[in-house]
Amino acid sequence: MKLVLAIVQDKDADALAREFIQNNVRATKLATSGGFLKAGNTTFIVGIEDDRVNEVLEIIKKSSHTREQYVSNMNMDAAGTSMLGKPVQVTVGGATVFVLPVEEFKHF
Ligand code: 2BA
Repeated sequence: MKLVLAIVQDKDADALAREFIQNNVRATKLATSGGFLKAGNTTFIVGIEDDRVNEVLEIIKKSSHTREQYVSNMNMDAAGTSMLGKPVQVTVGGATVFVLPVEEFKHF
């Protein structure tokens, strides 16, 4: 068994959750936030048999889209006052995915 951790954008989360249900993939959805943008994103936890990992990865890939976002840097002037810097464009997503081995799985 493997544990798939998939971080996706909030905008893709509902469609991905629906795909998991339609394909009989059990998942847990967590409200998370990115350390860089400090904006909300969604992390799915999926426990899945080894022979279905690729199927799960394909579902995630299909439902997760790349988007451009802007982040404003805070700059300090000589007096130490913070000023809003020029917004920087970053490409977010589609999905950041980790696949981990599961030592044991219990469902009581
Ligand atoms: P955030 O940390 O909010 O990052 C959002 C996007 O900002 C990233 O998109 C990337 O394009 C950019 N970014 C992040 N850190 C950066 C940095 N130090 N310098 C320049 N640009 C940076 P993604 O790579 O698609 O990541 C989307 C979200 O996935 C991240 O949101 C974070 O929540 C998660 N994530 C990405 N890589 C991760 C990792 N290695 N470990 C844990 N979480 C990760």
